[in-house]
Amino acid sequence: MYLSKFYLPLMKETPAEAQIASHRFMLRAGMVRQESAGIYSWLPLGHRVLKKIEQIVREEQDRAGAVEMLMPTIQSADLWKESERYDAYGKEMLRITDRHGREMLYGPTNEEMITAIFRSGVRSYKELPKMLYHIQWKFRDEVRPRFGVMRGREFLMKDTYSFDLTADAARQSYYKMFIAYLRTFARMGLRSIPMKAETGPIGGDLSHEFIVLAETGESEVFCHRDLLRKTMPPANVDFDGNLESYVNEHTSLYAATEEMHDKEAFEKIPEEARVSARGIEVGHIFFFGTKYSKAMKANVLGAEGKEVPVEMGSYGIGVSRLTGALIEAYHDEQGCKWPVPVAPFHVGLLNLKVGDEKIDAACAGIYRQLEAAGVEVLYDDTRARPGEKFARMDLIGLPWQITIGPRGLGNGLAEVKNRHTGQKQELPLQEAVGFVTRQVKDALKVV
Ligand code: P5A
Repeated sequence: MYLSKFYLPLMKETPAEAQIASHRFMLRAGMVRQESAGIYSWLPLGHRVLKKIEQIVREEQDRAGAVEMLMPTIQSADLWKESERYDAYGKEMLRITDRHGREMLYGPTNEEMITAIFRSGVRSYKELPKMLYHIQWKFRDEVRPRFGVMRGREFLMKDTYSFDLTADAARQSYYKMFIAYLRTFARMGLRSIPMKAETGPIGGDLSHEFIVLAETGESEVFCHRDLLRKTMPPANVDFDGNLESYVNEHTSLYAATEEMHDKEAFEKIPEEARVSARGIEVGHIFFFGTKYSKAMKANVLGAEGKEVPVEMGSYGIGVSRLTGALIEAYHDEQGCKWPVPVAPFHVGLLNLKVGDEKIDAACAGIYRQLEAAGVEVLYDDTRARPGEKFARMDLIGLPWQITIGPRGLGNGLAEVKNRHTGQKQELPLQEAVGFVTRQVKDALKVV
């Protein structure tokens, strides 16, 4: 992408309302624009990150055996009356009346709708288990939308729903998602810690929040230090095999959010291994058994020919919130530092003297070669001053920068900068292309 053709409305001043780094940088780097409180437009740069996150989420859902679909944002109130959540959900639900006076709502979640879909399509236990998911906008009329996309009113969620014949089988579905979540966040460069959590308006009694530690996080959390060193399960996990050992590895040590915190248990951990910190909830999984299937009569015929309510769970990931969480985890004073798998582009190419035939030709050549190798490049072909170009690239935080200027090119050299480490090196043009391509490809490998 040539920057001259892109749309990148940067802000010079730090917006007064932005209290945390991610909110500040998302506005300053032209990733989002606030349209109303907690409601954002995703501008091209932010949209590219959102799509990258979405794709990683999708790949790991598919790997775990979940099947993608798409439900609407607007729902009928009737379903919510069946489950008896219509009144219980309260003011967080945005209620709408259509021209015929019918009660509608902008979906805050989809347990009711998916249960209705399931009951109209599945009759027998022989069709189980089933896991369905979609990635769709939700609306929750939060009292205090804040921190930009972290607590929005309109936000993008991935939500999966599992259907099983027995509670034991449902536990296996829960484990599948547990592992998929560890992999999903790790692939983005985030260390997530599953913590015992409350179930709130979704219901049930088994639940984990996936927390990324960050000083600016909204949740207060407590855990054992060794949980910060765990690695993600490998890509070749057999999702139909025994998953307990993977799950146990991440749940046998103490970890809980504030609401579930057990002071006594926590204080049994040796003092130096106790972590009490703040965190961002990037995912939340629930097993709630027959709460919705009973209320909405979603039954299947069991092996003995008797109808039984199906056992269900639901599993959410805050896709738009992750954009903010990633910046909280990866930034410095100058701006964002995107991990390669979620970066809006992999490489920023800086032409320090636009209009100079040799430099223009060198840049165009590098651009073509990188793009042909599958590396995504944002080429700064504008006539801005070098200082402005450097600051802009640091702000938007692409993981690699390649700079071509008169001084280096005189000796056939390009400058390659690693945005994460700040390390710079001069390399002959071809070597620079090869080096950066290898680095990007390595970082994109899925293990
Ligand atoms: C699970 C999937 C649910 O809604 N129903 C379907 C269950 N869970 S949840 O915890 O309430 O939300 C899932 C994830 O969505 C993100 N999230 C938000 N992101 C931005 N702004 C918000 N206001 C917001 N509310 C929830 C969180 O990442 C949460 O874990």
